[in-house]
Amino acid sequence: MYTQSFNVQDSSAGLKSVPPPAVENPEAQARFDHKIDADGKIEPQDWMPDGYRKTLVRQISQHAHSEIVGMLPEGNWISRAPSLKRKAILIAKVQDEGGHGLYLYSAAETLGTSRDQMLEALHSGKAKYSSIFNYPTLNWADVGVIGWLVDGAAISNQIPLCRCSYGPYARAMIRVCKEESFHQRQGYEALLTMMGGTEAQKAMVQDAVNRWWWKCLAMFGPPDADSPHSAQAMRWGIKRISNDDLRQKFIDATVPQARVLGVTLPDPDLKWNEERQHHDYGTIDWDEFWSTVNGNGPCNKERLATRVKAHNDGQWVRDAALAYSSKQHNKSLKDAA
Ligand code: FAQ
Repeated sequence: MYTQSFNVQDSSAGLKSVPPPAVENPEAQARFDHKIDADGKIEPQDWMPDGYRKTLVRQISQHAHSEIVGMLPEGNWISRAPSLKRKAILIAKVQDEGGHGLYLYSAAETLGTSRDQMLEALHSGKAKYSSIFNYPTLNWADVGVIGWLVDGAAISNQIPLCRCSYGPYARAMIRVCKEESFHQRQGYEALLTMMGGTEAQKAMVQDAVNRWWWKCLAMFGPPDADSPHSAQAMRWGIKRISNDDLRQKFIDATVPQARVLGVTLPDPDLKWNEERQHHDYGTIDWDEFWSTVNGNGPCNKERLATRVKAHNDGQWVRDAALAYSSKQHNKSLKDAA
């Protein structure tokens, strides 16, 4: 449903203007600018402006945190999946999200920030992760809707990141998008099955769609005019498509999928605009979004507490891995002597 060719015309209309960056090293800066203008890749050993490095660490670490916190809402349903088949699929999906977090932490580490520093920022509540994971999964239809809409929104946002100017992030995204595509399809297929079931099952799907739709639209971030990072990130080739353009693409792709599924998207203003060749849609509740991003969503405290507990409970695994690696190291020194 979503492919690597998911590109739209790069558009920066409506974005905040970018002040010229302070030049720290004119020659290296010129080489960097030339590479960016030529659509080349910046690699870890290359010189890069401090702001570029900081923007990448911020975005990639937030993305990594989103993947591992994103394991929690669906993880709750592994023990309650309705069949062995659904359970096996869900275990694989949740495990994939953990793997995405690992690729992303590794990509961020190439910029000189350690995984311990990033995790400390997450666990102390300083770092952000996607707003979407602060809402509860109330029933099995929520698991299907997360696959269909949350993974669908995530793919829409991540496909352009496969062309990000920072090599390690772009390469991680190619693998992640392939797996997210499976995640999206399994969710949609689970919902199709429920929509072929009883009236109660159909009502569960519609209820889940009603609760998740607007939250998924907010996942793309604030409107372009209120997005402080977009203009510079687009000039650097980190983001390729603006928040609003991606949101629009996602809506246009999802409306026909909702029709096939037989559900109504909960927006009375959602309609095709012949002139724009896009769907018009209603107003997103940005106050609710910011309240959630700032820690006051329905599950923020629970998610963070569960994540910190999982990290602490896993200390023995990290200790054992370190002890094993130091034993191997000592053995190789002894063998070499
Ligand atoms: N939630 O100026 P912008 C997934 C913050 S992965 C929380 O527009 P930017 C897989 C933003 O950080 C989902 N905060 O910022 C999965 C910034 O705050 P800061 C995650 C948000 O970076 C599926 C401030 O607002 N995907 O779902 C959100 O240029 C199922 C101003 O915003 C990624 O991270 C939000 N929704 O654009 C896993 C993709 N939106 O740092 C499990 C990579 C904005 O100044 C189950 N990231 N903020 O304190 C991106 O593409 C970008 O970072 C955006 C935000 C588009 C998210």
